[in-house]
Amino acid sequence: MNEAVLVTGGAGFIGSHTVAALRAAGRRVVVLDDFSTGRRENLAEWTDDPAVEVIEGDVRGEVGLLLAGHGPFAAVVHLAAQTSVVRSIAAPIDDLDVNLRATARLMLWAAAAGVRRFVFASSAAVYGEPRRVPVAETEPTTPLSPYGAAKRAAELYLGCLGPLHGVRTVCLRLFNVYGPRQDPGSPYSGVVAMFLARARRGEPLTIFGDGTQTRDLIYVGDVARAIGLAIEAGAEGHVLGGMSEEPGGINVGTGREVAIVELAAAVQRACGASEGTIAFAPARPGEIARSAAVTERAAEVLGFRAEVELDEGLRRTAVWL
Ligand code: UD2
Repeated sequence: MNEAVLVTGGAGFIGSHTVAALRAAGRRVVVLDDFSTGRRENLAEWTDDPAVEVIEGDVRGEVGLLLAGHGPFAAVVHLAAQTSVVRSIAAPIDDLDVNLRATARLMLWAAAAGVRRFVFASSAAVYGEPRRVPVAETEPTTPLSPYGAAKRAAELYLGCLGPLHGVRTVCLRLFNVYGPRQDPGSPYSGVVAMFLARARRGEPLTIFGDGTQTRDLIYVGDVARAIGLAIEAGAEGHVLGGMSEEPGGINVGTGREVAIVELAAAVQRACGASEGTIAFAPARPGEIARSAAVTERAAEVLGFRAEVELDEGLRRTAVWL
């Protein structure tokens, strides 16, 4: 059988878009998902596609047994994760088990299975409150949450385990990802999903704090494309995102800083909603004030630039809801 790409968390929000990008590139795909937050509906498009296999299982479990007979694998894209910063503060050890321990174990399995490339979904949370915005990869990492700390620790583990075992690793530091299939239904949902769902129901959008805080909002289709490029990139090059030549990871953002008040207005435009439907609530504790990515490294190393403008991305997401 031809080589597959393993996508952990492939039934999730970013995962299902990654499956789409990989299929568009003609890759065979094996999804490993425990369906704790991932959904079968997210993969409905590929139900009858023999080049997409779906395995139900937990990345903390016996991955070798779960995946036996489904290889060989050219690459692993590791997206299965505990995704909430807030939840990582409430349950840091659970976050550690999923986001660090399972990542290190998966890398060791990948090395033993002869996988050559490992792409890891890291996060802008590794920076904490950046000293400078936009933030470059060379800036210090001072995570403010267990979530950010585990993502950074996972980068460090991959940065040494990869070279030790001959697996090229790429750690992508994702900024604020939004788009179709992002679950709007949990209190941990991303701001775009929350805002769009509320605007759709004619409810006021709630802004935490004064709304001057900024984020770098990147459309999920762009992120899936970056992941596809990370699989292909540097085939003859050095260890990407490893400790020796790259000090950590590669930012995946747009470089554009958007204030949350500005986002609220853009969401209302995308939904054709009337004005005056914004409520202010106290700021979330421990939040960062500003965030945006320096995007040069992604351009140089991956040949990646975000393409979908915010208004267009919001329209595509509003249509899906
Ligand atoms: C995002 C990611 C997180 C991590 C982090 C890295 C999500 C859901 N979380 O956390 O996984 O990668 O970035 O820095 O993508 N807000 C409102 N009203 C709402 C919801 C949110 O004002 O109804 C504000 C919130 O206070 C914050 C901003 O919007 O200032 C973004 O919030 P978020 O929860 O979407 O994402 P963030 O940046 O906390």
